[in-house]
Amino acid sequence: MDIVGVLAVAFWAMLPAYVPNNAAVLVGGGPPIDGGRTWNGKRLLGDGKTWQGTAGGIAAGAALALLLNAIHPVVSGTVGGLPEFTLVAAVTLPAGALLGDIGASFLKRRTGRERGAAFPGLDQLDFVVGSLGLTVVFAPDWFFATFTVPVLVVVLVITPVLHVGTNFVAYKLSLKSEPW
Ligand code: CTP
Ligand code: K
Ligand code: MG
Repeated sequence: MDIVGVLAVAFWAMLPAYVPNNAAVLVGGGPPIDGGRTWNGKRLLGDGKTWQGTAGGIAAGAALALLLNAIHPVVSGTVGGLPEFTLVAAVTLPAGALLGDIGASFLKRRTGRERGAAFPGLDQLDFVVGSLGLTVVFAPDWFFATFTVPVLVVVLVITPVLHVGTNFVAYKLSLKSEPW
């Protein structure tokens, strides 16, 4: 597969993992997941991780995966080799992305960072590690058929770039209070 094909597969396969964090920003609110609990004087996760944002983010990512499956027959006439999402992958990609983000908030609070503080590196890759990790565990066959080594390399390179870009746009549109 040429580089354009690899880029297309990487982007297509990761779309359901890219959307949840942005959807959570839009629909987040209400009770925090940690219920306000603290550990060593710091919040367990903080007010930035809510049930509503998490549920909405997973729903948005899974819905997008099903939408991509629906348009797959049309698109695959132009770009071959694009994966179809299994039902399990349609859930683990967005759920893993938010799990990674939640894990990152846990680490941020343990290292004394307040809600919204940047943690360079972790901020850009937490959700990739989470979504790929949860998917390889629950949908290994789909994972290895889709994420060949070149596709994985491209995912690890383009994801931080896309993440920085979309968050900057969301910040400029006043949807997000920090540009990361
Ligand atoms: N959000 C949510 N639930 C999630 C993830 C995000 O409700 N599981 C919403 C919150 O309103 C959050 C916003 O999306 O404030 C931005 O997400 P993020 O940048 O991940 O959270 P922060 O507020 O920056 O908090 P943290 O420092 O813990 O990352
Ligand atoms: K985050
Ligand atoms: Mg933030």
